[in-house]
Amino acid sequence: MSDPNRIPSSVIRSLLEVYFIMGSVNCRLDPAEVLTEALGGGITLFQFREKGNGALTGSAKFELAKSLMQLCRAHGVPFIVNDDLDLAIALDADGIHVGQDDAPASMIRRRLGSGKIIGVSAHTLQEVQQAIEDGADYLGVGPVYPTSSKEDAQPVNGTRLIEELRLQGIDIPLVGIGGITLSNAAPVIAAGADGISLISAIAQADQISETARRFLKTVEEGLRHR
Ligand code: TZP
Ligand code: MG
Repeated sequence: MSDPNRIPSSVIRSLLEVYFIMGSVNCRLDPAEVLTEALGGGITLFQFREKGNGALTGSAKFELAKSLMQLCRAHGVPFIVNDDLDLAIALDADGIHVGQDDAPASMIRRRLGSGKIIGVSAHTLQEVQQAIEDGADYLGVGPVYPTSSKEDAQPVNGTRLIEELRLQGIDIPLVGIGGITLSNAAPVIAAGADGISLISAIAQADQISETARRFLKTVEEGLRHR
């Protein structure tokens, strides 16, 4: 029987439209300022991903996460934690995103409960099928384009895997990720993604709020014309 606490796919899909991911390492400005601008521009979901050279740890990581979550809450935008299940639980975050090297979604679901959002990164049809079986709410599929925001990124796939998944009738909510900019976002939606996930195109933008607004417009137009 379906679980009444599970967040419906239709809700997840709309949250994925402009999914901003960021940690302190990705920001030129103060992270709270970057996130405030991005929220003002209309991002629909946020993931706290504190990773890479110079990333905060321990209580500094916790305090930053907490302050960013408060900003998200003030805008009604769910706050997702990358990888760190203990942090997600300690903050009572809205969900978690995990990669292939992390705990499976099934194990995370048992610890987090059914009302939280669980996302999984997938790079092959087999990984996609496993994540669905494990109870993921959504998938991050990529890298669609070359990225410099992730050192251990998998080979670039273009929009091919997204198209293939949809052609096979796999309709789980998903976002494309990796190297997405305002000029290459439309084909990701046309391929069948529900949204796009971005780090640098928003975090490093000169006009963060305006850039987020344009991404939202691009995605909404793409969805309308599909
Ligand atoms: N996973 C696959 S590509 C990527 C992650 C976290 C980085 C995306 O960052 P950008 O700057 O939007 O290319
Ligand atoms: Mg990971």
